[in-house]
Amino acid sequence: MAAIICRPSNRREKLAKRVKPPAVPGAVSNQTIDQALGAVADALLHEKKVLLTVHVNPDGDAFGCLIAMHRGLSQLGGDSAMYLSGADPVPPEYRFLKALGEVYRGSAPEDAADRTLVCLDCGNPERIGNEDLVKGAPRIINVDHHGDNTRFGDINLVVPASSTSEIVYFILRRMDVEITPEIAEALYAGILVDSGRFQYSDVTPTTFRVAADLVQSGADHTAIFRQVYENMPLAKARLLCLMLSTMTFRCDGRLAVGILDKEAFSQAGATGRLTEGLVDNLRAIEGVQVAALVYARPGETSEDGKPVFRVSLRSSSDEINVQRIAKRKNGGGHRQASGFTAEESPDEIVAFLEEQVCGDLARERDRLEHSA
Ligand SMILES: [Mn+2]
Repeated sequence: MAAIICRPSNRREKLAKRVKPPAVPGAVSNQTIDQALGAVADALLHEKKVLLTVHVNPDGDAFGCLIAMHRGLSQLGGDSAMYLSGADPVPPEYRFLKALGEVYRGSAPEDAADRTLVCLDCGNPERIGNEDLVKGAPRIINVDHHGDNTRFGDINLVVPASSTSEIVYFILRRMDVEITPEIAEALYAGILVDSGRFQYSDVTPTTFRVAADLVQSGADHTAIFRQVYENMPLAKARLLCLMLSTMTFRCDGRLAVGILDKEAFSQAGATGRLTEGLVDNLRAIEGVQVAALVYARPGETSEDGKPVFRVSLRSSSDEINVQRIAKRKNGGGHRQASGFTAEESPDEIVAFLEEQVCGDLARERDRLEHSA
């Protein structure tokens, strides 16, 4: 891990006076996006104190952009702190991101009310998981790539991109931050995970250019891949096995569903958060267009003690927008990857999914027949 280079703080003021075009060829060219990017970079250069946060149950993108933004602002002499509302341990696949040890967890720093809140990768303020923090924030900067973002910030940079890490890369470049190996590693991990290893349709040539620059700047793509995807705890391998053994197919084999109930977690010896990515194994099966994993988090129950199920949805087809399905249950996400939480039984949840997916597929067939 490379040492962090700290620059004298007057560098921020000098930089704030300058407006720089994006430094990567083929980068954000749309004028509106460019202005919003400039506004965020400019605001961050002028902020004295910031608190960076991401959504609850953070994933690789959330961790990656959090660290990169923190290191970037600190490099310019800013007073930045990282905060997560949840106190869960870091999932094993992200423990190589050493800077996560510096994150405030559970309770925010005492001077939080003096800090501009920078929300990264959060579609709405509820996703931060700390209502008081949002209410008390003197100013909110909202940087995100979720299509359903409610633009809750005083300044919003919400643009389609593979990941928030990809957007943060452009903010850092605009602020003239040096992309150190540590920043490159964090951003590369974020892009890798949120793009489904560069497979989703929101991956663009720009995503690859950014990834190339990150590798050039010292991100070890082989090591990061191994840390994230080839470091599976045995308990997670057991969960995978149990998920595959419960797998069922609906809608003529185009919907695959796996279920992991509380018993499955205790059988696997899985206590923590080990489900990330499991659902992708269902989507990989021939003919499957939508994959769903219905799972109970150990220890998670509703107010009246009923088990709570989480549902991860993945789509490999343009015909099915799983964000729309998740939204009907007050969830959210992206067209190809989204999720929701439900207090119904797994059978009821599966019936709902079947109705939604079969319905969408039938409508799409009708549309194609009529347009033929
Ligand atoms: Mn994301």
